[in-house]
Amino acid sequence: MLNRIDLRDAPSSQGVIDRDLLPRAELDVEAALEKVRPICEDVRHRGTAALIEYARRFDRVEIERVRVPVADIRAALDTLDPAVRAALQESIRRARLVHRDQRRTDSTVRVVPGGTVTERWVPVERVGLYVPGGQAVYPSSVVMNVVPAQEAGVGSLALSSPPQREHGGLPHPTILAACALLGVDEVYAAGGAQAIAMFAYGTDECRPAQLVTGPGNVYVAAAKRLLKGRIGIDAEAGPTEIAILADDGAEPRHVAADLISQAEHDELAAAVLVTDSPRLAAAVEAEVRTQVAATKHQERVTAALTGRQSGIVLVDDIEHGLAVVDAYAAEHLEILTRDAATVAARVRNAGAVFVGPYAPVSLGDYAAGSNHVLPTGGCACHSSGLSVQSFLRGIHVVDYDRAALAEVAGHVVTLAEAEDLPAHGAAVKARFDWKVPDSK
Ligand code: HSO
Ligand code: ZN
Repeated sequence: MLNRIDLRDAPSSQGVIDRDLLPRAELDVEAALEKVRPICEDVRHRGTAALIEYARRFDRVEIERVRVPVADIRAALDTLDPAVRAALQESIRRARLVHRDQRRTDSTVRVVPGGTVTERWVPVERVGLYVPGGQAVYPSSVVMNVVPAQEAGVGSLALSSPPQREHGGLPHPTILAACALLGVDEVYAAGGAQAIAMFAYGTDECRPAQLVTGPGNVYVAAAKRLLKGRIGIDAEAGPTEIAILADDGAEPRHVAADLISQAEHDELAAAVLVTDSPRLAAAVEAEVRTQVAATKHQERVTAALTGRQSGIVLVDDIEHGLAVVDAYAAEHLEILTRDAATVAARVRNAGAVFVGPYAPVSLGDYAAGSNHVLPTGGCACHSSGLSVQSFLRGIHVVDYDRAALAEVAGHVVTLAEAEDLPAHGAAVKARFDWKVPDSK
């Protein structure tokens, strides 16, 4: 059922793999831009009234206000299944352990006596977190967005998730319960592009934010692209991807289960096996068939696995496989080879790497401590997943005294003149009676 792509003996120019040969979904964000533009403009001008109208039109539910009363957030925790509560708490605990350690400390470099540059890390003042609520409801994504923001020291944190018809126009109760567990009490019932516009422009109920993070569908991605600049964004998250690099020692049952696990998200999800073993490829094929027959979301999984974005890629050896997975730059990459840790250490492009048979992607999705908001669509070759760093800005603080400025003044004036910007040089000369001090 999986596509086969045979790259064995394929000509490669000096080990560079042609990315176009690899399976990948195409998400047409450009086409969605025209649809979301009027929605964002409407939210900008009419605020809450527009959000209420879109709840009616897109979520098919009547709501009176968008801000969720704090009592409703607390009430959701009271009705949360105790096992889910315990699991979320453990997920939060582990994520905090990992993310707390990511916080960078300020550093000062003494460039010359009397001249220092400090890099100060300052959290964004206010952040909007978006949590989807369409096909699936992910309280785990609440954890993955909120924990790094909190650990970064973001002062004001608001969260938005679509209003649910079955829940009286509130976001899904497990989303609300996760907010309660994390101490988030500013929650809005708004979904899609309109939620992103709410954070960007603000409304009478919601103060504008400086940054919006979180996954979403193509309309959310389009709204982020459109409003980027007015508001900072994390990434335009696309459908989930799993790539597995495996040799003939891998267990086909594990490989099949892991491919299916991410295919379960979306018809456009990508599941790619890269292997040098035709025997493993055949065994995985058979296993996938057996396991898909028994899986709950069979239609979605089948669509994802048979789509052009998924498949089995045959390579000459693991060396070749490493070049292929680097070219693919998967959101999630599992290494199921001999000496998995050594192979994993050589990977350059991946959102997150999962090493060996006991680190399936689902562990990372929920409770490894790592973050599950990761770059998709090949963006892992230039971007990182969500972390404490995503919520901080580094500010250079320049502190020079008279002697330190005097020492370099000549060079500044020279460079200013070379760029034909003499007023730049003059600003330095003004400190020294309009004369350039001798450079040492
Ligand atoms: N695999 C998804 C995250 C997720 N999985 C949430 C289950 N729930 C993208 O990394
Ligand atoms: Zn997942």
